[in-house]
Amino acid sequence: MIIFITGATAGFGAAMVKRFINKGYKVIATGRRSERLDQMKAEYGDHLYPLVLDVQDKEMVSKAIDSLPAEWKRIDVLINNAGLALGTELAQKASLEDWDTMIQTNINGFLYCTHKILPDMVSRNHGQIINLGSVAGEFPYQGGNVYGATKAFVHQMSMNLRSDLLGTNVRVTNIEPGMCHTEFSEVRFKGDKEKADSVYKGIKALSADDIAETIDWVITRPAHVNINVISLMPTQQAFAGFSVHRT
Ligand code: NDP
Ligand code: 8X3
Repeated sequence: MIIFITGATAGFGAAMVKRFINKGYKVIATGRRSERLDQMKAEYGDHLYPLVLDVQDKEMVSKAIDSLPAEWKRIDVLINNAGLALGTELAQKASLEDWDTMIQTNINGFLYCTHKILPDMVSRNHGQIINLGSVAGEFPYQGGNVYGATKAFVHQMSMNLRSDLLGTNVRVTNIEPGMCHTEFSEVRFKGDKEKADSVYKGIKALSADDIAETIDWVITRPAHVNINVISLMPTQQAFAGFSVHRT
């Protein structure tokens, strides 16, 4: 089994690399931080193929995938995991640059990888695509604006892929986690570790291993079973009600 993971250098991606290699699968680990990929290669050896790529760069994605050696080309599972949130400012105060980066990574990066890898899966009539959505794609919260909207896109594109792939054996799943303690908040708050840690203070957040285990379950269902969506949260996280501004 060959698994292609975007965003393998941290968080969910790194936990998946470890889990899947320990199970004997082969993993193509991708990300921008080549030094982390080199460390992984040194740790995991022949079962890992490190591939440096920035999902925002269409040409780089295409060339990197074309460069895979023949024995790594038959990808069984694509995990579109690379993604990020930037900031929690209200829309009227948010940075347009941050919005562009989230759209370019979470939407376009996801599309570039999928568009490149999917045709071969269809021609082999075999494959699976796992996408990382979020509870933020379903439930609104203050400051979630564009991040949540990108994850709503990932949800709907996942379901539309299911429609297009009807009649093939290619499966698609959208995983929609709530709060999970990874580098996610450090990235969101641009390196402010104290602020990032405060997000998880006093709660037992999900772990990256929880997500890796969930995805492992999805990819080991029998071929006739397609898990459409999984939404999971820490027990200590739930939904806010409608808010009302009274005058
Ligand atoms: P981390 O910040 O821990 O890891 C993100 C990964 O994405 C890194 O490996 C990073 O690698 C990679 N990445 C980011 N931008 C790019 C890019 N332009 N090109 C290639 N790789 C990129 O976050 P998580 O593991 O928590 O998040 C993984 C996914 O799960 C994201 O899509 C996120 O939105 C989603 N998610 C996270 C939740 C959470 O609470 N943590 C909850 C719900 C969903 P590098 O910097 O080396 O490129
Ligand atoms: C991230 C989950 O709850 O921090 O996708 O928005 S949350």
